[in-house]
Amino acid sequence: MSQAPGSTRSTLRRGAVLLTGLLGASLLALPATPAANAISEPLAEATATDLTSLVRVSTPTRADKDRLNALGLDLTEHAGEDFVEVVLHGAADNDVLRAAGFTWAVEVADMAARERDRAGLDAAYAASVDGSPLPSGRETYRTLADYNAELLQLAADHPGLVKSIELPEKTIEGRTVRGIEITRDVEASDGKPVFLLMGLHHAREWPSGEHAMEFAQDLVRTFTAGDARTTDLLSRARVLIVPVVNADGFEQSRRDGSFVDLREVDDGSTVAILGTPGAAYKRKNCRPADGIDSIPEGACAASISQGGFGNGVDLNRNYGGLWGGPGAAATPEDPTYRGAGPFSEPESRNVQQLISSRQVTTLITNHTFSNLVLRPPGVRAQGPPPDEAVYAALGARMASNNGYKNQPSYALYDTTGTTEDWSYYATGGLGFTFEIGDEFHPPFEEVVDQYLGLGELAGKGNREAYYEALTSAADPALHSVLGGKAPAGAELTLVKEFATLTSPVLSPAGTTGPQQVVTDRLQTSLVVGKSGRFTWHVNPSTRPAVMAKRLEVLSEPLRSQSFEGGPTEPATGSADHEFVVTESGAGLLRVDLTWPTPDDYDLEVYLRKPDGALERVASSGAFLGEKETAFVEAPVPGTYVLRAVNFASTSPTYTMTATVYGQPDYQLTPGLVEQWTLICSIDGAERSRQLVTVDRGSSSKVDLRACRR
Ligand code: 0X9
Ligand code: ZN
Repeated sequence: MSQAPGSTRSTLRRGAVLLTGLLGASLLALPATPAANAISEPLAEATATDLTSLVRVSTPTRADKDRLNALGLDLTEHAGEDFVEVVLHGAADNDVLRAAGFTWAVEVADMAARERDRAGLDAAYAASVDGSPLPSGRETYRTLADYNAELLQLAADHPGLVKSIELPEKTIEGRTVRGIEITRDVEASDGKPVFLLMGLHHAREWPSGEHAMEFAQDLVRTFTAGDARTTDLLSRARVLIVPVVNADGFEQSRRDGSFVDLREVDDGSTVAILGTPGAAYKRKNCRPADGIDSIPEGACAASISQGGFGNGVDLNRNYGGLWGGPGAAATPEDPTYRGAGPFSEPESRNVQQLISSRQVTTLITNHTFSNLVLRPPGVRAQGPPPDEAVYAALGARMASNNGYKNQPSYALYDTTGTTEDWSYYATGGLGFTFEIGDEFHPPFEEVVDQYLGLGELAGKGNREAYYEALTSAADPALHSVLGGKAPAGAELTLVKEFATLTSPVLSPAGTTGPQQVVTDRLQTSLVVGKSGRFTWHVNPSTRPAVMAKRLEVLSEPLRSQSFEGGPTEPATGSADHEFVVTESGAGLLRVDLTWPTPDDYDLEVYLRKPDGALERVASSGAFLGEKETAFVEAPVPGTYVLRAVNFASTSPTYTMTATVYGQPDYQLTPGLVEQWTLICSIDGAERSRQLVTVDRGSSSKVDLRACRR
């Protein structure tokens, strides 16, 4: 549906329609929305409610969060125990929120005005400094052209250290997505572990690209200056930087956000006034509709609706991992639209192919905002991953540098189809989301401070958090290593193919349909050097998704003890219960936590050390089902602390039960063990092929004597 200029639609939406007409492209019919209701409202009120605003919605329980999450509104990651901040794109969104019975407080009444203020502050900052303290010295946000030129320039200026890469697929508007690789002897085919840093999956989250690019500059500058730490790290690891994943969306957002003063654009006439903020707060990519795979460069602007957020696919809901489940929308006009299928978008396929063709042992995907370090899973019901302890510890080390809160993604609300829910469960490489700062794109000076650290964190910030991630990416204790001898010049290929099921796919009406199958093929290669020896840093051969063990009870346990507890405060509350294992040689300590309401508790088990310190020995998860169970195999005698952590439960009570099993009482069936297929070729001809098993933190010697000329 398209409308003539001068119709009675409310201001900003009319603006979008006008722009569509003016640009001569009407690729997308704007959805008929309740905004039309604004016609009958007095003009002043219609205008006021049609502003794009940021509001804090009250959500006292996890159930409220789930209900809010299902409304199709533009949720931010800024959420707490009893609130979620939401971007309201005009009257229609206000109505949806009100009709659902929510209450809210307005944080930023007019995001367009904030955008103009921000642009003004940025101009003032740039005028007041002679180069910022950032590695690049930049004083303003980069444009897409700036990013691309800088990536190419870095490669041109530093051969041997920096290599330019193009991701395999062009965007919907036909753009090339660029990145760089940085390591000592960058052209070599080595077996170094890879750290991947990405930005701008979401168009409006400008600092997410800035920090990725600044880290690239940092590494290049410090390496070139002979800095010992960078030299060491870049001798042991390869860094991959893709600052702008969503090139089309970012181009739109950055361009529209730069209308400093509306009158400068066309002397205050219609386009400028109605076009701003335009796409400054666009989130998604530029797909105008499912089935339309390419549009001319610049045509994205024509398909943007009010506030610039209406059309497109949310790239952080389009990955294969758990795709199609809760916390993602099934309808295209929603801000978290998951797309027509898993990996339906060129931008997410780009990242999939990038990761599938290297051994990315750690990645960070930058977003804004809310000062968070997030780790998988995105969905509460998935349960903690087998690497939860490793994840929590690395998250904490990064958080000690940037001052962020370190927690699993689902702690705020559920999401499915996100980057690291695919990358981690498919490859075993550790993946984190950083939610930077306090705004989608704050005044640039804040971006500088957040990178370098401020106050107590001066000299730390995200710069040091990224160094921490890179250090961990390089640490063989956190991934796996294959080593051995092979003829010099032999090409080794490591392959793994597997199928994963998506979530049961939710329909627009909320009913659950069948799961879909996502097939992945991971394939990396290495050329054996002159020495005839190789060391290959890889991800574990078994995927985390299939590692879980299962308990089969064969006979009565030795004993069991229950504790009643509650209530505890949602999100902040936890309660400890002590249980003493007296038996030496017990086979298993099993801890169960149950409660009457269908909401969320978590369970953690600690062993009290002689010095009083608590060592985490287990946490719940790995079993599908509502309530929590944790296992400690071969528990040493001692005092165990059983901790009930209330994430979002309103339950007045809970029951914690500890059970000790003797050796013959149970069977713990190991999860699946998977292998890499290692192919050795000489001059293009395959000479040997074998299966290789390697776990996290271990190394395997590979016998390649069969691979001969
Ligand atoms: O929703 C997202 O994609 C991320 N937040 S953002 O505001 N940058 O859009 C967070 C994804 C993971 N978070 C949760 N599962 N809550
Ligand atoms: Zn984001």
